[in-house]
Amino acid sequence: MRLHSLVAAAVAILPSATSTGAFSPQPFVVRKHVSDTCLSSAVAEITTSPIAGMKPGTSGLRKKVEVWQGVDDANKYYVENFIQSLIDTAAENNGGKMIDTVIVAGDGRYFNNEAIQIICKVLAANGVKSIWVPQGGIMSTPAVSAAIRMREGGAAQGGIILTASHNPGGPGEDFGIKYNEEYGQPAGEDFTDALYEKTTTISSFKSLEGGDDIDIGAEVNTSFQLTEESAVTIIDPFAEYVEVLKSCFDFDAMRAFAQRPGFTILFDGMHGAGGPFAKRILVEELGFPESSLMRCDPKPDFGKCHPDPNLTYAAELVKKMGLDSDGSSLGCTDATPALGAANDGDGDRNLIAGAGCFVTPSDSLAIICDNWKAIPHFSKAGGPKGVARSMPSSAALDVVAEALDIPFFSTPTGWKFFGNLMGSKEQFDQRDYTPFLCGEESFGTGSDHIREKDGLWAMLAWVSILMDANKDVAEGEPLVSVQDVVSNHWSKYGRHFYCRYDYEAVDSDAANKMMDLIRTELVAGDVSSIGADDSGIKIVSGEEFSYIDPVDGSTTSKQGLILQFEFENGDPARAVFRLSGTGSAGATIRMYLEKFEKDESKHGEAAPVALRSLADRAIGLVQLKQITGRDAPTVIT
Ligand code: VG1
Ligand code: CO
Repeated sequence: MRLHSLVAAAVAILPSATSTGAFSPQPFVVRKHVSDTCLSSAVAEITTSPIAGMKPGTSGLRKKVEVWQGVDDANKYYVENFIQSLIDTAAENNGGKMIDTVIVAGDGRYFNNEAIQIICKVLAANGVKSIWVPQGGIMSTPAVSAAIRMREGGAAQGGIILTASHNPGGPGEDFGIKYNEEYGQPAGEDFTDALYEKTTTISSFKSLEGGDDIDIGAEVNTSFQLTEESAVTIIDPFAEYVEVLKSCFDFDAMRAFAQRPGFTILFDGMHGAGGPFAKRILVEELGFPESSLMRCDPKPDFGKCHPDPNLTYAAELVKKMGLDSDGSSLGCTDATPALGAANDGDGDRNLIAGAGCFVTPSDSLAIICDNWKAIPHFSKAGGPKGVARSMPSSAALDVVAEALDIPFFSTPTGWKFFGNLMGSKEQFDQRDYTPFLCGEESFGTGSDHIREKDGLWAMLAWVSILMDANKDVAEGEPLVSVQDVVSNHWSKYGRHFYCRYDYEAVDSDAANKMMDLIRTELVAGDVSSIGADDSGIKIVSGEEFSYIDPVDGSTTSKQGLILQFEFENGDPARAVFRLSGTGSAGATIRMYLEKFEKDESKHGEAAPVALRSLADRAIGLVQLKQITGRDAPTVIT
């Protein structure tokens, strides 16, 4: 028999409605009526077979949306296979007991709501008791992390986030699923490895047959009883996230500063999940005008934009900030906003710019660290107790950490590695590194207020820095600008010129061949015999990055190939090569370039210009053009 209908009309406080009378209705909860059919029969065990290629990458599993939709028969149960494997893994980690409470939310991309319906059925059929779905189905990744940690005292044991993050959405584009564990952190490698193993042997999954869809737009606190023991509850997407940001920053002071003449901001939501959160916080809580927001309405195809907040894809914001696509200034007017920011599809990344001034993510992180006194989350505790960056990010943070004598870590790419450091006390009862500050060159910045990078947090950190920098500036006087803050930082610490070349959709064999060549010739081989070229740049050494987690002792290898160089005048520089773990087709080669410059008179140059000769030297040495056939990168950030 089937659960044939979750009958349409919502009824207030449903009396015990089953033949067993097993429900105990809660007051003030609106429930959809569940038919009198014997509920256990609604759960069906459906035969399936493994589908190849379900290995989660740097953050979740990303595939073309048609794959998830099961357009081809072979992928018919793509979502179901993945979710069944996921919750089986979660149950295994929970001492063999099915987890009780899970959040299911997405960034609003094409297939978001259909996937929520499928997932809720699989979860309910497996006995997950409380399934929390945000009203409207949309929540940013940082908001999910906050809700896992804080809602009902941290009752959720996980969060399933439907997003391919900064990858485009819509038909023919990407969809993805990330999983975050009970402290709100992205699932670690042990988890994703075990999940993947299960996808290779799966033979059946559980789901509910028939039944109406859940009304995702229903009022907050509406509950839908899917089986005798499992219910979906519609939750407020904003509550915990707003609360946690209030604990990090001084909202009253920011509200006053928002009124300051000359202090205008512009936030670009790129039609992703961050938009509604920006509206709620920047406009409703802090009082910035609506005109401070652009593209803050989520769209299934992100308005056909590529929701990756960098100089290329956030072109409209970049132009409004008086910037060229290489980050150099095109000149500003009085109308140029003092502070601009953009988020990616799931609201965890940030681009920061001032009027005519692009701040690289690595610089932004270092500047936030140096200005910790301006941010209550850090100042309340006398400063950060630990800081970290991903290995390919620039060393701008390192020099600040050294000057301030803060424990510093360099981790592999991906937020999951920061999670252990932030949780060293909370989860592992070891030395406490919180408050913790961390970030990646790929426009990710955050702290231990949650266990994810957080786009809006980064923007509020910059509002706080500017507020502090202007505390002694009288009204009517020109404000200390983002450019002033950045220039002062460089004169204090020197500038780490930095940029990244991405070669997207490269043939995978060619990409692997190039990485192997670097490994054998420049890492394992003897580079001392390789002389400088015409530019005078000489390779000094090569190394493959691996990481021993200082908290749980696990080792992660093959995390990037690092080539160290020396310019003719002795200045050190480096190039790092990595293959992306977030693409959905072919391979993406990332080349990260960095050069330190102490001389203030040279700080004004645009980064891609300052790094061109290094780029040419590195590309030549690794035979990138010959092996991949690519003359130019897809994008430089
Ligand atoms: C990229 C970034 C990495 C980031 C990851 C997830 O990974 O380089 O720094 O953590 O995306 O971000 P990769 O493997 O493609 O280099 V998100 O906002 O896409 O979840
Ligand atoms: Co993202």
